[in-house]
Amino acid sequence: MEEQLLQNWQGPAILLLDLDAFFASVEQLDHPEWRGKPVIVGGDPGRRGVVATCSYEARRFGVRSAMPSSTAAKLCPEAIWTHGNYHRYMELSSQVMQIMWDVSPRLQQVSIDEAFLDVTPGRFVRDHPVQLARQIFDQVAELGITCSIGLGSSKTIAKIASDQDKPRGLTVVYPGSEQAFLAPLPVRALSGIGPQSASRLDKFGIRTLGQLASAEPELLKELFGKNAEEVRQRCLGIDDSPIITHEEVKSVSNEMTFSADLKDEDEICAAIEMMASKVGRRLRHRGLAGSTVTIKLRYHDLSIRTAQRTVSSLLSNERLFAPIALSLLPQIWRPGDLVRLVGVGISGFASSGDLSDSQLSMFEPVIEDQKSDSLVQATDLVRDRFGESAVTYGRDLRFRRRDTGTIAQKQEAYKDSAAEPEDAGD
Ligand code: TTP
Ligand code: MG
Repeated sequence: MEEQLLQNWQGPAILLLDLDAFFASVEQLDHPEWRGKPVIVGGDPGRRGVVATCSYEARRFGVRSAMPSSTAAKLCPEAIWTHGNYHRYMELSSQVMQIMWDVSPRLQQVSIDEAFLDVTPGRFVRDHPVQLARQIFDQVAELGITCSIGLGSSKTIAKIASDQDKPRGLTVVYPGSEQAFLAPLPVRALSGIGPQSASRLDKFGIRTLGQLASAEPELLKELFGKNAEEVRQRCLGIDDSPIITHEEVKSVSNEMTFSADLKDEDEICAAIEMMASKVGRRLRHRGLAGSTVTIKLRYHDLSIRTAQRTVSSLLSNERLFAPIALSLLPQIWRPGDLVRLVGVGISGFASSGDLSDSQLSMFEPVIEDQKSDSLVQATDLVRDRFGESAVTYGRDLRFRRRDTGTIAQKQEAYKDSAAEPEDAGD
């Protein structure tokens, strides 16, 4: 019903996701007793440290990023301090990027907690951009942290929109309403206009983006030099800068930590098949196929072993590469070994990175079992329409009932993998 109420979206759709109080939110996720309290991530007040970030509870006391820790300690004496765990932040960051990438491969990560995503309906994206933004918003919340999202017709609009309703805000600027959205905003809303530029503009009576857009060309030139025209255009919401996907795709993988150790060979094989089917779906979604199959197990004592095999064809179909993954199991598993984490990955792509038409066509000659392919395509279609759990193969189903499927378990899984660098982030 709700979908029918969404206005038609014309033209480009770009979203910007920024995680809320990122490092501090991860600390509150990992330390439930810190939730709802002022938490500061940063250096020691006694050692000229600075604040990296703080929870929104601490922001109420005036604490801010980059502030000397000694100042922060005075503003908020009851704050809980931590030096942070960068490794853990990277792990959550790549899980968020993965969520976004699963929606569209046209992803541009701009910082550890921020990325643009092109969700223009077309080649990679079928659903309404607002629906996709909501989906991403909810999936991030399932990780146990929250984000703010801005959605609009350009990167400038998406970025400004994402800042309007932090934390946990989803701000949509429909195509055609850019100027009305921007005009009343303070000039500082535009990235690149800092406190100094703002106070110079203020002297000329320019406080809003609307005023800036209609300023005399000479004045703009004086203030912004050769960037004057670009600044004006951005104030009007005119910005056709593209998403730059510069991260090379080296592998596509999926792994899961289980709340109870797996000990039967059958269970471990079922887990491998389940991970393989997720990897297969991701590969097809991105138009990728690779020749190296890797499996990874983590054991009860937290040690990790991997095994891999490279074949002569390019694979994107789990019906073909899951058996290869299963055949690797005896290399790293003996009856009696307790398994905590199972991962499957495909690498060795013929081409990678930006998915242009010419690159995609390189995958066409790949010879895969036609019958399995059409089954897999049908399965993808149903999953795309009705969600991940709509289609389960016989073994998956038995498995799912036992060990997966709840958010609580998922969160535990993420926590568990803190000891190991995230490698599911492709
Ligand atoms: P930001 O997105 O700027 O800040 P934030 O996520 O903590 O808060 P907000 O809700 O306003 O988005 O930065 C992301 C992370 O980068 C932040 O959690 C910590 C780190 N960071 C620093 O280490 N030093 C800094 O000066 C800033 C601004 C951020
Ligand atoms: Mg942030």
